[in-house]
Amino acid sequence: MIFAISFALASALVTSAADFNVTVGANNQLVFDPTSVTVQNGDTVHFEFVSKNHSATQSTFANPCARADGGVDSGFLNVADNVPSVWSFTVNDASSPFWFHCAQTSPANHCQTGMVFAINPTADKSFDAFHC
Ligand SMILES: *[C@@H]1O[C@H](CO)[C@@H](O)[C@H](O)[C@H]1NC(C)=O
Ligand SMILES: *[C@@H]1O[C@H](CO)[C@@H](O)[C@H](O)[C@H]1NC(C)=O
Ligand SMILES: [Cu+2]
Repeated sequence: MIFAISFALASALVTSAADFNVTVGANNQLVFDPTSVTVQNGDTVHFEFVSKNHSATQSTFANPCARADGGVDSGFLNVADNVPSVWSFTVNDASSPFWFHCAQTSPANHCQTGMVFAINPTADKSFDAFHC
């Protein structure tokens, strides 16, 4: 009986996981689209790289354009001949925000032009307040 209930609960948790798509570099612009998503534990964000040579690199609210110590990072994904690449990040702890930037600095600094992205921004730490 307990086993059956546990199994039902586990199934419910598994089937509730959602997927979110975020394009990186849509229309040759230096943008993540959408600029933020709100997710639950176990949900996955799929970053679809569609132009140029960008990254999705974890940063911090305090320092948006610097890589976070121990943070996750897609690395640079250069899109040649319009073949999209996807990098996925599964959120295991949705209780606090995750901040991302594009780490490309050549020939321009993408983050400093506003190429940033947030997972689970809050009222205090909003996406609008997250910039260089
Ligand atoms: C995300 O992209 C995949 C692959 O293109 C697609 O199959 C899926 O339907 C998309 N999901 C959403 C929620 O748009
Ligand atoms: C992508 O950008 C990075 C960082 O500027 C650079 O090191 C790398 O060589 C670039 N990749 C390609 C294929 O141009
Ligand atoms: Cu970029």
